[in-house]
Amino acid sequence: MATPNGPTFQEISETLRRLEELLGRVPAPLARDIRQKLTRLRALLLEQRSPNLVLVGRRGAGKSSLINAFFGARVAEVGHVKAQTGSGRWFDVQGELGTLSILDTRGIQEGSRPEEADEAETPLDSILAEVRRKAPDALLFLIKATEVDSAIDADLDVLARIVSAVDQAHGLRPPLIGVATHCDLLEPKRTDLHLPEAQDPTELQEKLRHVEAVERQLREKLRSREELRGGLVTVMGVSTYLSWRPDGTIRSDERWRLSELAQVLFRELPEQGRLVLARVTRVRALQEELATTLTHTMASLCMGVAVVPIPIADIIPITSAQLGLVAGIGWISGRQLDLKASGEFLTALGVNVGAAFALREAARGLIKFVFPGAGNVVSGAVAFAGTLAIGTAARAYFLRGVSAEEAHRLYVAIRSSAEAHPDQALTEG
Ligand SMILES: Nc1nc2c(ncn2[C@@H]2O[C@H](COP(=O)(O)OP(=O)(O)O)[C@@H](O)[C@H]2O)c(=O)[nH]1
Ligand SMILES: [Mg+2]
Repeated sequence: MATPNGPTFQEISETLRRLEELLGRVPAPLARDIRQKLTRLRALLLEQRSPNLVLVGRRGAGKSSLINAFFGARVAEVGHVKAQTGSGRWFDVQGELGTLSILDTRGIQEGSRPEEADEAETPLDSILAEVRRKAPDALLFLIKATEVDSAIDADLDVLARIVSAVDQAHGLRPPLIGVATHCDLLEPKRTDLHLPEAQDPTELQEKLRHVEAVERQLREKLRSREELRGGLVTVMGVSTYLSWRPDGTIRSDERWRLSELAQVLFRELPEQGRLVLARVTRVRALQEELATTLTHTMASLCMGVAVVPIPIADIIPITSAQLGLVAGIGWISGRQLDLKASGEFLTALGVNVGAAFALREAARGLIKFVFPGAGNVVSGAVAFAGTLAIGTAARAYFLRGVSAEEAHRLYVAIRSSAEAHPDQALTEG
């Protein structure tokens, strides 16, 4: 299976290691560039881990609902009457495609002692201990849109204490995102934000103005604190409303701006946490961005490796890198592709995984013979264009669901245009 620890990823890791070995034979400036690409690929693919997110907000602010809204599944319990798990520990919320590590500050600002609270420490103490133990990748401050104008000083105090605990323990200021939840309940109440085309435009405009006013207010409050100002990324109004049938399926989906929020969060995460967020939330734009990054990085890497002046030896790692690229894009899309399946995809594109490369090698040998010194440049362009075309076709097939024929057409078109104009290829979609 293609779990991050499975054989496919071991294979990718092995390929990257072999590519790195070739670097000894590469001129220094090029080797540095290739090494950077290897580091990036490792971070994205091989060192992927769950993002660590701290959710701060009163009971009922919508912390559990936000988690469910990210997953599009009922993974967290919503609307508990009592404050539970008051001791506030990092916990893994597991979905079908991945896990988020969450520290939910429920119970902090509440008078009643939560059931499981440790006698010796207050809920805030244990939250602070937890963020010292494991650094958050981001803080999300949640408040109901209808309560932004109420006194939230106590909530901001908690937030500020968390920020300084993280700073003291880890020497970093985690990014902070202000989230105004329940925007669907702003006036006019019956105007549906999640179905903008079906609304009276005037009423929709009015509602959006109310959302903006709430965002402005929340931004001012967060910015009024010295300790919070520096880390504040943005403030967003959202609705996380999802209604479930008793069997756990979705009855109605009124989520609004959740993918925008996921995109903001994505930018703030370290590269190691990005793939998991893209898989969990299934936000297409994030999957596309990651697949594109992977493709461009792998294509440049293969070009660099092809320039290494050793015949044949480059072919094996380049083919492996291309198989790894397909498996990686499959993984981003939520699939589990092993290398055999990736090879089948390449075959369907018309890439003959074995013979095609042997033929190309022969052609390259000829070029070297005819134009001494030009051969490596051409082989670099060929490796680059082939890899770029494979990644682009895989993106279209696995993320956009185009047919195998269409993926094949795309592969052929991209490969020839990238071979002709490699300098333009990276800037095109
Ligand atoms: N209409 C609406 N209801 C929401 C929204 N977010 C949460 N809720 C509801 O608010 C209540 C409290 O939400 P919950 O996620 O349990 O809050 P938590 O205590 O912060 O975890 C639940 O009844 C949710 O269904 C939202 O964006 N819109
Ligand atoms: Mg909750």
